[in-house]
Amino acid sequence: MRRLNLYWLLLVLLLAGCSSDGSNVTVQTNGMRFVQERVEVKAGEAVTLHVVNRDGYAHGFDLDEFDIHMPLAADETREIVITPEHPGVYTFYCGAPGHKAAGMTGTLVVTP
Ligand SMILES: [Cu+2]
Repeated sequence: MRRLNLYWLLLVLLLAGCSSDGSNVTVQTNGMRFVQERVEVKAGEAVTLHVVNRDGYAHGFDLDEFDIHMPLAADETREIVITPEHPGVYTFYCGAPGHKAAGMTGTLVVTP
């Protein structure tokens, strides 16, 4: 019975992950870079950014134009909801000292 519940949970998680409404975006770290270097979202639609630090040391997720400066402890996942108003190309980066200079940046593309 417990095993059945686990399968249900996995199924629900799987379906949630497959939702194509574009309202969830995951950005993961991998050393001195973001795995998703380019993220596309739609203007005027709320989107939840799931920022996953997979490394054993601190990172950050910084997006100046949206006033986001979110430190991430080792192995920490944090979420933030944004509703981009203006189409454009924005740069996000890791605010930990030296990481941006080392190339830990990415691009957020807001489509009309
Ligand atoms: Cu970093």
